[in-house]
Amino acid sequence: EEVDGDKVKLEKLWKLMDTYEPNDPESIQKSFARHLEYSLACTRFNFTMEDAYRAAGLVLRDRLLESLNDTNDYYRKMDVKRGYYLSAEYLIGRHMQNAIANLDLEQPFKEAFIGLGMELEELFHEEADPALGNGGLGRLAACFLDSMATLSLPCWGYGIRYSYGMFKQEIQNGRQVECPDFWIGDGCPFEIPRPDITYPVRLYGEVTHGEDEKGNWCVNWVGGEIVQAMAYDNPIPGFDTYNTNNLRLWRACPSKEFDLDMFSAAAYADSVESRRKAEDLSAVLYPNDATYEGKELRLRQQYFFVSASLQDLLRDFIKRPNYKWSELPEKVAVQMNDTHPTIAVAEMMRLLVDVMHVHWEEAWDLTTKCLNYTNHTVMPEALEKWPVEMIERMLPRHLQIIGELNLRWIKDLQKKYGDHSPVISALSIFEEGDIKKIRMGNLAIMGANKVNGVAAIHTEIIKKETFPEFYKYCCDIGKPDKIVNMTNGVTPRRWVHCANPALSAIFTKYLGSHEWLTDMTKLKGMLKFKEDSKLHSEWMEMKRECKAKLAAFVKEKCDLDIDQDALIDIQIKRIHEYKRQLMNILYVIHRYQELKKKSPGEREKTQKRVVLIGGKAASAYVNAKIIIKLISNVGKVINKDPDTSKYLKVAFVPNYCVSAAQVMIPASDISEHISTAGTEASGTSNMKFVMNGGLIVGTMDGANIEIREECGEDTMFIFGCLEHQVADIAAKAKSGHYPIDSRLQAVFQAIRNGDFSHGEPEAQAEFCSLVDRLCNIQAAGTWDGDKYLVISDFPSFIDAQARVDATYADKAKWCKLSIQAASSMAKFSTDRTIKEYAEVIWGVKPAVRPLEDR
Ligand code: F58
Repeated sequence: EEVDGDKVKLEKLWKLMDTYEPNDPESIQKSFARHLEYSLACTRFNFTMEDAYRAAGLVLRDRLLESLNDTNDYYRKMDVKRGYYLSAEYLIGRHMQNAIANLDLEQPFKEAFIGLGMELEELFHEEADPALGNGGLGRLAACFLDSMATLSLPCWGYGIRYSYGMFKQEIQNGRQVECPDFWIGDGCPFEIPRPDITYPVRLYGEVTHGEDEKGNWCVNWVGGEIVQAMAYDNPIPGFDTYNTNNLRLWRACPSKEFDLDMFSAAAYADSVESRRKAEDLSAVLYPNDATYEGKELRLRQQYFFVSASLQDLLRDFIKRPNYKWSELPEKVAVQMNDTHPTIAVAEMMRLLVDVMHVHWEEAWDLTTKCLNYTNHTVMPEALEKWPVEMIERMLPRHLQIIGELNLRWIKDLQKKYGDHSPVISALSIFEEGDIKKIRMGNLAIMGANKVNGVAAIHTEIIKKETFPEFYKYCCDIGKPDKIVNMTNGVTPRRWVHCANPALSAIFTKYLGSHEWLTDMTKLKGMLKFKEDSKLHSEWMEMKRECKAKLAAFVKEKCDLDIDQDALIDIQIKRIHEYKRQLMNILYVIHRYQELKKKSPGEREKTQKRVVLIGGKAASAYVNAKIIIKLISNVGKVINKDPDTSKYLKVAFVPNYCVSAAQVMIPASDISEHISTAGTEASGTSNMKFVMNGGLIVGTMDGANIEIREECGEDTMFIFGCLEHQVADIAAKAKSGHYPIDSRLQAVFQAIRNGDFSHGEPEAQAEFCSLVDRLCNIQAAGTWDGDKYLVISDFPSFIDAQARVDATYADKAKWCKLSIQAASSMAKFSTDRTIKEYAEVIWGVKPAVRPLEDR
């Protein structure tokens, strides 16, 4: 019962809490000084730029929190359907610049800091780059969060707060060395620890049967270990909206109860040790790309974050007054980002059946209506399969659930296709063999309402090659649209506005408003200026500005001077054989050989080029690491050759990451997206480059195909075989009837001669092994030669590069194509992608927090 006096006091407190931090420059300065002095305990004599960054971060955090809390209240009040994005990775990149832009605080912040004698840009550089992801998949998740907030969709991200993100890559003597990335350092000012939001997550133990309090038969999962998942919230502000969403990351902590039995048994140290071990769970991101490794810790990480997230979202659901389980699919949609969170299918069943006492059939109906699955790869080696034995030990109850689901599933299939149809073994969740395994891809498809690929060609490959039996089954039951396409995108806020302020200013000036930042179709309005000479000179000035920044960056990272008038040619992505960085460097060698043959006068007529290649290799990926070494060594030879260095330079740029991308992408003239047709699911950096006015050298693969459709054939330098030709060519390569172009033979010869080995016998042997492998000369064992058709595509790659040079020579033409391409990229904004997910898959609608709520 409330005493009147107390109520008055409470109301006073509420009123105080209801006021908002003012956003004029002077208030920002005051807020900054307060945080510097009181939150960080700095004095006027001892604060560093890092302290200044941190204090500015706290100024922003205050404002983010106001918006986050109000947005949550609003969603609750409106009782909206919510979307939850489950992803083991978020490659978010730096927060500060993006948060300032999205909160619409660019002007007052700039003024505030100029007034204090500081450059905002300098503060941005103090921020660690949170790299809680490997590559495209993690970065896509981060772009999605930005668009979900900007579209005012009530959607949250869930993931893992790794203490160590993606390793930092150092290059020592041309080789990759992995260094730990303790990004948290002294704490991230943008995150909000929530010690009040924790969930227990059990691992190992056993399943027993018993009776519940009402005397009903029930299943108990007991014993084992319990780890606590503690929430860390990361506010995600939308652009041009008052909504701020949340990325909730889980950190593993020891369970709260101290094991008293252990204590009394004098096993105190053991008890402390086991508590410490719990923290290992969220310690480190697995730096694997494209291939899957069946590491037990990884499965533990996956289950840990999935269980905490599902407990959290179900708790939110049952907080609604008079909730009914049957309404769950009207209120909750879950997206599983690749197979990594697919243990969610079994965990959702366990929570509903064992904990919430929903009947099995209803629980299955709810699960399959709420969950959805995105596939990001057609590489069979990347589809996760966990040994049954491992799941049985770690998640005994889940194995029972999966077993029961599979039993019912197989019965259904037998009814349809007969007892011994080969379809049944293909569709079973269990894979037989020496080591019996659970196929997470199959579990995901079975448990999902919708399954999607990430580009048109990729979705077709999923239907025809990756999961053909599933697709047939969907067609047979009259649901061919269970598998849908959701072409990827990128956010124009980070990838144009923040990364390339000069270009953003051009768009806003010519279009008369910044509306294009939330509606990229507006950019079409630029097309009428594509031959305008005034725009051409501003456009070229913009590129020059970006190139100047790039030159400073390359000088710092590679100690290399680059000519800012040269054509800048960039390939940045994870190093993988299918992405064919090898073909790129082989071409650079060819170009070098051609230059060497020329007289000085002829050289003067050739197009100057700077080729930059960057990306991380998985630490156990031997060939990828040799490719890095080859690129570095080729650079050492070419850059120092006085005959050619004026016309051709090449460098391996170390530690490619989101913040490096923000400098490199805007400066490119050409970028390389040259995967073998049918291997790259989509690619997303291709989109970022074109949005920044770069043109693409590319294969008919992934999203390249759709970018070409949107921007026009003349804006892209396409080469290489088509997806439907790959099988035949690979068969020829295997059988040895595989001609090698004489120009490529000359390149191989130079490598074999040791021209790029610097007298290092180890490097020489490694480089020869790469070449031998392509040429199908093998020591022993199965054929693994030119799997990715470098030899077959090489001549047309040379042609494409020649077309690039010829086109670049005509500056006005190039500029026109650059404007045309950048202005035609509306389809590749994640705003479009997320709208499609929200409409077609989730059924989630925007809930725009109104101004009067402030
Ligand atoms: C990438 N996958 C695709 N996987 O390769 C790329 O084509 C696509 O554009 C992108 O997803 C977004 O859809 C990818 O990045 C990973 O990084 C996995 C991390 C965990 C281990 C397996 C690879």
